[in-house]
Amino acid sequence: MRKGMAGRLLAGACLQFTAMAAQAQTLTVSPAQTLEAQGLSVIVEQNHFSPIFFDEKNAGVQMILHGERIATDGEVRLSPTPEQWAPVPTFGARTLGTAPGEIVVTSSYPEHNLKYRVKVTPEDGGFRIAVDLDAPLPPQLVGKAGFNLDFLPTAYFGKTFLMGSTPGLFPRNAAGPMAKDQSGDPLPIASGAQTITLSPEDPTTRVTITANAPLALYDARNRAQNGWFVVRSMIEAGATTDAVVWHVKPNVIPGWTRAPVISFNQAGYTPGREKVALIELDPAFNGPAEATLVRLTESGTRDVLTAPIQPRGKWLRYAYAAFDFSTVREPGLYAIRYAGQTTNPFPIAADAYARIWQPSLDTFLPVQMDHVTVREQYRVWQRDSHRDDARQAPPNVTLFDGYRMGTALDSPFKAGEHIPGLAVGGFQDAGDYDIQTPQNAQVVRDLVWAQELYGIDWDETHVDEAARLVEIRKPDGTADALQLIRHGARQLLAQYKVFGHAIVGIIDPTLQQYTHLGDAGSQTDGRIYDAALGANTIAGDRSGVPDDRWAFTTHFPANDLAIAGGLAAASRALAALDPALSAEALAAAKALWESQKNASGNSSDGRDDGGYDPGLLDAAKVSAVVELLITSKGDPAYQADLRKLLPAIEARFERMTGPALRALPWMDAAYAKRIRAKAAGVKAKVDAWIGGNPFGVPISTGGWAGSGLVAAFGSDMYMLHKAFPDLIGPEYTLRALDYMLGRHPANNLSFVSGVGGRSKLMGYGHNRADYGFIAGGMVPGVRVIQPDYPEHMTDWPFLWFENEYTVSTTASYILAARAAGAATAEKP
Ligand SMILES: [Ca+2]
Ligand SMILES: [Ca+2]
Ligand SMILES: [Ca+2]
Repeated sequence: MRKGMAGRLLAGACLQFTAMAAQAQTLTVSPAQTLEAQGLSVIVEQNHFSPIFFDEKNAGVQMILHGERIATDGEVRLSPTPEQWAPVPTFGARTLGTAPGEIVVTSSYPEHNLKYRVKVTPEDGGFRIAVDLDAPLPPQLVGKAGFNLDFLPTAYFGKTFLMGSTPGLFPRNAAGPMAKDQSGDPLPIASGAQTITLSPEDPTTRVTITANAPLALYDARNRAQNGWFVVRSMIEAGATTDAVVWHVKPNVIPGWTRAPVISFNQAGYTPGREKVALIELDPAFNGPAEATLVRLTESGTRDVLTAPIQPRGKWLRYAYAAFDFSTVREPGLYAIRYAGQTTNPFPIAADAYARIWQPSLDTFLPVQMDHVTVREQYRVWQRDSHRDDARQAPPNVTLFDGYRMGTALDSPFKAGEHIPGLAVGGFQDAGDYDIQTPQNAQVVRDLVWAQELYGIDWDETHVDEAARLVEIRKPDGTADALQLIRHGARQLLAQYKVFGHAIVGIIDPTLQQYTHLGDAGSQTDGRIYDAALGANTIAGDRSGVPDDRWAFTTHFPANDLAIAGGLAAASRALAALDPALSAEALAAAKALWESQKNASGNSSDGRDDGGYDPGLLDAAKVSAVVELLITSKGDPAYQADLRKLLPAIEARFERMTGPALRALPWMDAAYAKRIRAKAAGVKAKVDAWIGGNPFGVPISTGGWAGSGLVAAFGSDMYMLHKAFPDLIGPEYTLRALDYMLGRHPANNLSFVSGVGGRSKLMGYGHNRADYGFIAGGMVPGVRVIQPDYPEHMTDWPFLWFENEYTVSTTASYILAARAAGAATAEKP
């Protein structure tokens, strides 16, 4: 089969070479001010560099060629291989120019008094990019400023390029060369000609650039693993109008249309549930009107259902159709055939969802545990990490990842001083190894809820807190969920014991440490910094290396409330396993609640810019007091506190749905009546929120893809269904599961690594330098690249907004997956 397919691809390629010479493409301006032709979109700064994350590889001039965003960051840059935190231009405005189809962007580097326009104009076979400076380059930027365009490495691995007529191979891994001078900068891998052709052999990714000055090709991975291939030309001293002129000719295959994406739940379906696959279609694709469900048997495949596909409208750039095979209930293995392609198989089985949450619980979350060694048979995921936690972060500092501190430390420790007691428990938030306090609290609470509401009785992991050792695939007789809850609670409680309040979090002090890829245990030396020791000196558990993480200690009410809820929940979950910790956690939760129940004003957690949204602070209060209410089995004091918050719940019910519902058994009929009245309005609100997208779940269009939002939606909607089955059905929860496990835009991979037949096997986790994954982690999923391109790159792990696992969204997934399991039990 492999051989035949290669033959077909090659034959197609030859045809396309011939056709390409004969036909030029004409780009036209869209209403959103992109340039469009069938098979090519040129995005002209509809996406901006981020004020928080800076260079996200989603800005400037970009190209989507044959369905893939192969080029980004077309802009004036101040170095050949800028890193994420390097200077980025400030977007000014985008207008239509005077030439036909011309789009003009004004941009600047205000700190250098550099102002310019980038003009993008359609021309024969492609488009022209020109940069006009308002004034010649300031002297300090001569030899530094140039025009860069970044190309996606994975689109060019194994392919070639021509710099003028000089051939080259795109390197598979970073291979230099680096400057031997002090800069140590990456040198070009090819340079000197005024024309470059990328992948002349591949009609789907071939791009030719001709410039008015010599071009250079860089491999930015020489500087950072997440770098792209960069084509660059320099801006000459004194140049203004047409300081840079490029003619960009992307090969566009005439008549190309994108192959349909048949998306479905990669874990399969339980027999009694709704089963609807969605087919994502290029509007120019002339597809058949029917799809077929095939069954796989020991003697091959046979068709079991052929049915018309039902149009579901257009959403962003694609059209959608549904293929409903709910009538097929017989357990077995099936696949969907449409327009000549057949999907990978999936089961219809009563136990289809019995284990979909297991790797999240017994692999991903253990791998993220901080302050322990994590071993999985022969593999050591990390050595006991961050034993040197933590030093007091200084005042008036702005770090990365949103961490900042003003004048108030709210801490008894002096800047730089070691804070004893914090090197215990907790979860490394995401691909970046920090402890984010509110997210840690959420993991604890969601695991408690999953255990209480649906059961997650599972023991595959050995956890020895005293030995600071975790071993995956080594059952120890204690439920893994309880061990994870305890581990999270230990960090939350540690913060409370040290400071009397929650802190913002604990993170690396320097960018060099923050960009660490690999074993968390080698991110610091594990020895407490001692300024009296020399830089290379070790004395017992101390060293002269100031690499210990910093604690950001500012006191925010929202964080106190978050850990109060987490600790109150943990205290009831751990009552039998660890009575002492359970009692301590409850006492802390009570004290924190009493101190913050009347808090007003700042609702920020210290990393976001939440600021002064009283609704968010109320949501944090409801979340906290409900855990105390449940743990105390309906203490009248907490009933009264919650009753006072009822108007806030009614004002923002969608933000507090879960806690408001969990309180029901402990509140009176009047409370229940008011909650029911809010629940009655949810369906209409939710349907409006979903806004007619074909997936039946809310889809985030913001800067971070939204699988976490879908998980929370899935569990909220099931809790509503359980409380008010006459108002809300179970279908929302099942559609949320379908979305997370494959039925979403862009492709049909399950977003939970290792779960389902085909899943996301490249994540932005601790092992992303190896293009690896961590089983059970859920990636954010599909981001909408403005104006209309839903993207989830399958083979490039370094876009955090599509690929970064986080502990809180993965815990949310566990809760939602269990809710979906419960929903299917209604119609097995
Ligand atoms: Ca983080
Ligand atoms: Ca266990
Ligand atoms: Ca250290």
